[in-house]
Amino acid sequence: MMFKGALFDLDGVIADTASLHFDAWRQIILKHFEVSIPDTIEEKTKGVSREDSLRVILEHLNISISDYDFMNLCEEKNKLYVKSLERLTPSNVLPGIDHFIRELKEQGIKLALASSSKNGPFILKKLGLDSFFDAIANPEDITNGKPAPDIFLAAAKSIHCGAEECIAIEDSVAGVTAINSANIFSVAVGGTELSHANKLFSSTKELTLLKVEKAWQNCKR
Ligand code: B16
Ligand code: MG
Repeated sequence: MMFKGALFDLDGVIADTASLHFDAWRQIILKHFEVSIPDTIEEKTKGVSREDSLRVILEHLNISISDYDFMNLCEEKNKLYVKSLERLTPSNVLPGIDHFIRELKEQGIKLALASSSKNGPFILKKLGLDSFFDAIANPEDITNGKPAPDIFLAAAKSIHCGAEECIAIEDSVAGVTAINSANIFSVAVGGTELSHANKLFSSTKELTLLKVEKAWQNCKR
């Protein structure tokens, strides 16, 4: 049996926008607190919401601020991030993704976006990929962000599939944990920090329908 739905993370899977998020945080934190966020924190901000990212950063730097300042920092970071997205074009789609998406569609597999980003619909459009997606799960409707399973369960539901009928693709530790907690077959792209995934690819270039299908068959039946 073939899977019926494919649930995609966005930043770091479909587009090379992951570093733009971290660059924006770096600039904001440097401007307000005159400190630089260490590289090691980047992985901890991947896949988690804007607010959770800032919590992780402030905690690491031992900085406490008022709720009002917290909200303002989130807003300022988003403005900077969205500004950096102005230059986004279909050339920012990660290698192999366009081909993989087309392969899935040719097989009649439904696609849904399961990103923590509130900028997801805008980014998909800028990349010219919005028409391939049957649904976009809205992170604003989700109470518990990644690593909780909620966004992946909502994405599966949005394309009328059960968790066991889907695969989901992620580039972050929190995201793979979220997929596994949803009982969905997890496909990861990245390094050994993602070895808790059912199938790990070193890069998006390696992703093909044949390879994913094989891994799914081996694991499932
Ligand atoms: P926004 P994903 C996530 O996207 C990013 O990985 C994470 O760094 C970011 O904080 C989060 O989106 C929220 O993004 O500020 O645009 O709402 O990887 O889940 O596609
Ligand atoms: Mg991601």
